[in-house]
Amino acid sequence: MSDIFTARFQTVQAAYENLIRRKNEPMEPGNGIFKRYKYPVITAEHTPVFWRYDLSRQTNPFFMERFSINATFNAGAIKWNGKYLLIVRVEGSDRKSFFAIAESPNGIDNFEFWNYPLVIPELDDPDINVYDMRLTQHEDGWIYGLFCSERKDPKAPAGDLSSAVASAGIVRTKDLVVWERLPDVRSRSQQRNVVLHPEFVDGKHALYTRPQDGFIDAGTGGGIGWALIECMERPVIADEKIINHRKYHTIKELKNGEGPAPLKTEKGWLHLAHGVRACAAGLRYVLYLYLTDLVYPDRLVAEPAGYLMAPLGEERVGDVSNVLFSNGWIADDDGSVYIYYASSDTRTHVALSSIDRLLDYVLNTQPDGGRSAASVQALNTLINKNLKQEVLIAGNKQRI
Ligand code: M1P
Repeated sequence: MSDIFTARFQTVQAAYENLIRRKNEPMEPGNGIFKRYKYPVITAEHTPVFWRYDLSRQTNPFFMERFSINATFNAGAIKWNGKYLLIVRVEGSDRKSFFAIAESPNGIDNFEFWNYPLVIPELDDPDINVYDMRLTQHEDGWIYGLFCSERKDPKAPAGDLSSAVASAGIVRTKDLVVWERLPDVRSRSQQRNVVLHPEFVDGKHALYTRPQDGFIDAGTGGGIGWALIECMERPVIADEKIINHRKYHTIKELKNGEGPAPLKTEKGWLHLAHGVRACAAGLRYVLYLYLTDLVYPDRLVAEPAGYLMAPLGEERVGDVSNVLFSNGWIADDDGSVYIYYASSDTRTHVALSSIDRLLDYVLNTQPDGGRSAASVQALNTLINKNLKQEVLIAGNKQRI
């Protein structure tokens, strides 16, 4: 007869093994733009058993959790030595987030965490919380990770234990193991969603920014900004201009933010971003795409109306419900694009698309017409075209 320790250890370890070996399944037929997958790729239960439990019978006879993980979400992504790597925001039940790398052979399933979380060097004024790392493989030879560093607001009135200040932290590495910390981005406003453009522009490093009035509110911040900085070792945002605007009665009327670093395509830079609107249920976060010019990445080329992805089914529910957020995607050599997105600040999923599909979507979906009547007009144009069309069904040309 097995004792409590052995029985629990075997059950917990078996559940973990089953989870990380589980094959993922595409959800058909999808919308033709991307394919969702049935299972999240990373959940709190994907963290190794040896992170959560003390494996000594002497010091943990009941085999109880000693370090509890609450959520695994908002992951940066990179393809590295043929593997698909996610730099996951792992949040403990103490509400502190940290970064840890999980690796998969195929980008779709079998994600397994590296043994240790990342050790991010602290500055003189230590971060209280760090999260949402965007990775950029820059042409200067470094891999940069830009993340949100949160500290208590020093100006908060006595008794206010919630007000915080967000700034953009920077680390860089050549091997994803040793990380060098650079000074935080200096900016007139708080900054949370800061992303490094992969190439020099006018010989400078270029940042996508998101000026915000407060920790949560974008306030007068007009949307996704663009700033050139002299050097990464002294990152100062002097001038910032808005390149992707918030807009009344759209999916991004309250705020928006750049997702991962944009992908370079022959038609321009492809951007994934999140848009936020307020409704009776609270804030609703969705993902959208836009395209900017290849030579002038700060110039908008195309932006479809509405969202690319919104929370669906179980994705709607979690610690912060009704949220999709993405800060990681991987463009593979064969043109596939793996979009890693988190649902409701709880777990991480993958959706599979391709550069060709995303460009087709971004260039051939009507832009926001700004009014209901314009939407009806766009729909009627499509209906008229389709009703005149003959389609090939089972070898026969037919009218719909
Ligand atoms: O809770 C939803 C998201 O809220 C913040 O994003 P933003 O600054 O754009 O509002 C971040 O805290 C993010 O991590 C979180 O997923």
